[in-house]
Amino acid sequence: MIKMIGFIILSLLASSIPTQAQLQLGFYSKSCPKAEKIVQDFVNKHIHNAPSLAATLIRMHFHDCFVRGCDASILLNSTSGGQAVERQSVPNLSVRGYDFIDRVKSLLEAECPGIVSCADTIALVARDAIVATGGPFWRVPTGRRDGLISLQSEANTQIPAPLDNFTTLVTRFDSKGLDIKDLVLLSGAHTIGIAHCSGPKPFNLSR
Ligand code: HEM
Ligand SMILES: *[C@@H]1O[C@H](CO)[C@@H](O)[C@H](O)[C@H]1NC(C)=O
Ligand SMILES: *[C@@H]1O[C@H](CO)[C@@H](O)[C@H](O)[C@H]1NC(C)=O
Ligand SMILES: CC(=O)N[C@H]1CO[C@H](CO)[C@@H](O)[C@@H]1O
Repeated sequence: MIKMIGFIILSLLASSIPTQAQLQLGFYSKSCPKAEKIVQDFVNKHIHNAPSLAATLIRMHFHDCFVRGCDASILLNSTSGGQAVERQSVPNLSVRGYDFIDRVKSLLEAECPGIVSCADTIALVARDAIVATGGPFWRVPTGRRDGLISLQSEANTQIPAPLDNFTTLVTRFDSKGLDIKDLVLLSGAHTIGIAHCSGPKPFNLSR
């Protein structure tokens, strides 16, 4: 049952958040036939060194998708022209796993330079990491294009905040074309991962 719910959750994340590109299964089957295998092999080989990364990687995928679609803008660094990147936003400070994505992307670049997007890399890594740690499988259509804009202000105001009430969560999801069912199912991703002591408590421990 939990696996089934997980499957629905992750299929939603994989398919419902709109992007500009026309996505399809096996988008790289001609342009970079080994791409998905390269991702899967790397994840299978390395995730067991740090299984907690699976949680952070699916969360990175979510945070990336929630701001300007799944466009890998979460990976962008500051430039001299602009300091305000998603990566430096408050919700992003606890997102880990950038090195992991960078290493997979390096392998993909070595195989087929300039073909596989960073956005697809994040989406595939997130799925494969969940599968490798015993979670459900979901199909990941590919063909996402990478964005060039990453604004701290957008990440801070759009990504759901820890203390948001239900009304605000529904509003934030609605603004991305996600309904209450999506909100409930996607929240199921919290069945893995960690929360820090600084985060909100499920109930008031002082009582
Ligand atoms: C519904 C609104 C959401 C809120 C308010 C929220 C908030 C949070 C907070 C406060 C944490 C703990 C961060 C920390 O203490 O470091 C967290 C962790 C996490 N979130 Fe969410 N989240 C939401 C939705 C989602 C969604 C849709 C996903 C993925 C599909 C997701 C995946 C995760 C995961 C896997 C972790 C654990 C991260 C880790 O272990 O490194 N969250 N979330
Ligand atoms: C961002 O900076 C880190 C650390 O310098 C680097 O490893 C990474 O490749 C950079 N990412 C991008 C998208 O430029
Ligand atoms: C939820 O939070 C919003 C924004 O902080 C606030 O305006 C609203 O009154 C809250 N709603 C409820 C039901 O607490
Ligand atoms: C955990 C993590 O990678 N956080 C990053 C958020 O953005 C700042 C600024 O780019 C980085 O220094 C952090 O490492």
